[in-house]
Amino acid sequence: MTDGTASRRDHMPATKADWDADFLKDVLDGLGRTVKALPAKYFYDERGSKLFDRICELDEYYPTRTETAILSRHAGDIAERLDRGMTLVELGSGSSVKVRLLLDVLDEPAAYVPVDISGEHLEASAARLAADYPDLTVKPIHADYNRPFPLSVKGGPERALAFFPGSTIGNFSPDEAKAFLARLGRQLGVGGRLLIGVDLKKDKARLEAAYNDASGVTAAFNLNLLERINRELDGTFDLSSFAHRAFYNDQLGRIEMHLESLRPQTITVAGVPFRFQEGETIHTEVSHKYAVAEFADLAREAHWDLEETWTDAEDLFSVHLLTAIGAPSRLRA
Ligand code: AVI
Repeated sequence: MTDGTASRRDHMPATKADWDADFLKDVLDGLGRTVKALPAKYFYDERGSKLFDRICELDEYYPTRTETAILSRHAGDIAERLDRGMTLVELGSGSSVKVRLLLDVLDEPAAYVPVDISGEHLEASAARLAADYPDLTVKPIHADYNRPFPLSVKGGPERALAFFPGSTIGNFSPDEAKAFLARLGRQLGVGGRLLIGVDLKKDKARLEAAYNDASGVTAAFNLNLLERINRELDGTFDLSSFAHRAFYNDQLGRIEMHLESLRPQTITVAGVPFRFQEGETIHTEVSHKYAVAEFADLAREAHWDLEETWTDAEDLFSVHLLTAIGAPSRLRA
């Protein structure tokens, strides 16, 4: 359980000042653009993470419970396709809930490696998991999984299984998703496996309801970004003059979340002024939806072979098992 502790800090910014500097730079850069935008990764401060946990329990937000149902139903089938002694690497492990469905059925897993950017969350859930699975080696890695982190897998690439649930891949643009998958394939090596959850294209009304819940939790999650900027970067956003907007963009196959200015106004962040017209928005998130064939094509372009796909009866969500095949030049080498 303590493995990884020594190397953790090497992969994180050294001090809180560095974090703030990154956040400040990204916010000034994003608000300074002609089409204002902020990176979605900044949603997840302490309050944002709690709000996201509440989103996952909403009636309208089908992805979490649908993915969990697919995993519970097909866990045995998934395990049958994997060797004994797999190292299970979970990217963005959060509270490590879904992974238990796999740990319950895998044949003597060699280790569970949760990777998460939130150190406290990571340590607490790794400790809970280690207590519940006393025979399992748990090696948490405190890192941003979007950047390279050290990973050693006993038995080589064929014993590595990355787990990336929740359709977080949808929060990347298709090009970013491809780059991310290609990098992960290189990191695991040829023969490495990936079990990934991907939200599917579906009826627009159903999609839009999932991001516009009646109780306003998603709106609070979106607006919390402005609250965070006010608190951490000396921002002057008046939250009552911005409104949550979420809609499905048919052409780009994605939900877009925005914060719309309800009046002409000027706000400042760290003393820097930004002018808003009435109706102007800050683009805060994309959540791409894929048909199964579209995702298989994207994965193939990133040098992954689709081995199997599981969906639910309504075809709301998909879980895919993939194998890293390596870039053609590497295969020739
Ligand atoms: C984390 N991610 C997969 C969520 C999604 O559905 O794109 C984030 C989210 N944003 C609003 N609701 C949920």
